[in-house]
Amino acid sequence: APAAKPLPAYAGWKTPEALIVHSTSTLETRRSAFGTSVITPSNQLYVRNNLPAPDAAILDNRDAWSVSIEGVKNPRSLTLAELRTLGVETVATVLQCSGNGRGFFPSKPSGTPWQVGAAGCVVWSGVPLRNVVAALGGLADGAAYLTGTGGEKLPEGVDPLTVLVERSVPVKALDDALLAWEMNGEPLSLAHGGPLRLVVPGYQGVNNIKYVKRVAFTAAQSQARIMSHGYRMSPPGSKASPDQPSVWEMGVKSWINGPLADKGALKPGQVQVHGVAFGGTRGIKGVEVSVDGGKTWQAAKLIGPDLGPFAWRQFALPVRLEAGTHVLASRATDTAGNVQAEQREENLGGYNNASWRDHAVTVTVA
Ligand code: MSS
Repeated sequence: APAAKPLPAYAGWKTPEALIVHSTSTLETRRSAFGTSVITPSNQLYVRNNLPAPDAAILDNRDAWSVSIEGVKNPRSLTLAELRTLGVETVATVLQCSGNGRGFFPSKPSGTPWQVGAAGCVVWSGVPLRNVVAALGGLADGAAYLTGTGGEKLPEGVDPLTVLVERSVPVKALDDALLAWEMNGEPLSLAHGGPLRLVVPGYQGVNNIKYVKRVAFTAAQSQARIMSHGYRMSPPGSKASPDQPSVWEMGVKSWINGPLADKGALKPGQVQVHGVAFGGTRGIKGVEVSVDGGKTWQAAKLIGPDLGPFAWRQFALPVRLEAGTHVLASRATDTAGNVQAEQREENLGGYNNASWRDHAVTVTVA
């Protein structure tokens, strides 16, 4: 086997055995590393950077980091020190790249061929963005979008709009959004957006802006390429365009994390089929498991703590597996009754893959 690529310096503190290094800006959690606990440890969490990570010096004085708040009655910049005085809340969310599951598209869209590991469930702590808006007099008139801008230094000699990481989400996301400075009980790392990150619970990863330096309530969506043409659900054969749906709220999805085939054949007998399920902005009502490739289904048990609608739930089902080949699948239902789809929605970028069939695992018992 070719030697595994080393971890990039900004993520050098992570656990190499738990990660697949696709490139210096794309690290994926191994399916076998998810284990059976609800929270994804920071040192096993995936990373996706669209631009090189900023210099670690931006963490030297966290409290001095400032974010400009625009599109409110009294716009101004606030330091992280000031933000800490405006309130604090903790929320568990699934952080998932919109391209998670791209590796299962037979069309091989360009971009990282993530399987299941461009996702994790983490706990954020920070100030509710609505508190900040209230402190600045409320929203200005005409605010339709919540737009966040990343604090990377932009490469020179190119149109900034082609590289700037700036995303807009519908302003209703303000109800749950957070400006977070801690993740999993520690000051936010550079790899995950420290010193300050815009967290939009229930929305695809790309909308969760790292090293956030500007939050604007705007009438129109950002003109940055990553918003206007990137991360759109462009039908096959089309060209990306701003009138196609953007990757915003996550849909209902689940997958199995064990047993897996990577250690060879299993012994006949009882196994615990286990995995994770989440519903974007909605909680999970239930998960069914199939051991015959989706012909028949049994209700799995939701286990572990319920950390709220934005977190994932663990599920488990004990089953007996006899000698042979078995296709194990899971299918989640959210609290609104939406059932995880069998098929992916084909699109150019390979986004939003929630197909239960694509996420099934084949195991051999001998
Ligand atoms: N932010 C910024 N500032 N930059 C970049 O690059 N990316 C995105 C988000 N945010 C970015 C940002 C993406 S794209 C994602 S996924 C996320 O982030 C990730 O995260 P982590 O922490 O894991 O790395 Mo896809 O949809």
